[in-house]
Amino acid sequence: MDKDYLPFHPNPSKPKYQAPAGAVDAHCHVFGPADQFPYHPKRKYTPCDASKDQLFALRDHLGFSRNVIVQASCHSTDNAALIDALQTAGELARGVAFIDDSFTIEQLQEMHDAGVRGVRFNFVKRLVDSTPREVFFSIAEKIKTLGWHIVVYFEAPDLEELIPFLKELGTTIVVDHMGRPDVANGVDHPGFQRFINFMADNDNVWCKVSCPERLTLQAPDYSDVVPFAKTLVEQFPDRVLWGTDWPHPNMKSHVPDDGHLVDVIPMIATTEELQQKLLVDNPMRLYWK
Ligand code: 0GY
Repeated sequence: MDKDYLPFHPNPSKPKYQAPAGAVDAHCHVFGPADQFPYHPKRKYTPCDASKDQLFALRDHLGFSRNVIVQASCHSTDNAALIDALQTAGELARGVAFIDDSFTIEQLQEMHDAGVRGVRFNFVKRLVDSTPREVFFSIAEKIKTLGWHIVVYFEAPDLEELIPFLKELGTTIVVDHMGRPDVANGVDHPGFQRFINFMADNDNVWCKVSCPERLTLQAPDYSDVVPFAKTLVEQFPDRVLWGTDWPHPNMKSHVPDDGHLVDVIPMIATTEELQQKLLVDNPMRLYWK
């Protein structure tokens, strides 16, 4: 399978914005290295290798302290690279795994001991085949005993249909990348307003104000995405997380500079208090409790 997207930035800038002490990058991945942790045979894309050591070096370079590493679809339910990274990082990382309903409580407990605190349900059609809802309910039930939460990845047009299902899961839910709004439509569009109302009506729902590089229509200037993230940070200051999304799988338009992504933070969280919640207090409450 040939790579059809851009590699990650080889030399990101040093951010001008200094994150508060203990800041968490709450959405990033490790990929491979393939010779040690092969990609899944049924993957929809083959990423560049992006090792734990490269991730931890980026964390330090950006002035961050901790990572939440999210299992991506290219490794499917083989969480070995994730677990290996978590074991190396110890208290400096937590993980979100991708599992099916064959996992036993004992296996989940081992993952918990390594630092896993959630599972990801992926609904993005270009990334995964669809999963029966019964499987998701069975996983949701199993993880309750461990106190894990569910990270969901979907695109804005799918939210309306998903809402009843998401409400039924009955656990903390974290929505990736603000539910992927179409930023051409503006924050007042019914699609984004539906997402805001969904968060307003359900105080178990959090979101990541991440991914300007995927959502923007004017890369590498992300100012068209800022109003969306700023609205969510101001309306739900205790239920928002931020992440780099390094190493930015499937980017085709441009190579994001991770230092520049960090420099967008003070535009979306405009006071020190909001920045402290977004980067430290919220992720610590969810992942290091
Ligand atoms: C992301 C982005 C993507 C990929 C995956 O699971 C995955 O493979 O999440 C994407 O292509 O949007 O933020 O993790």
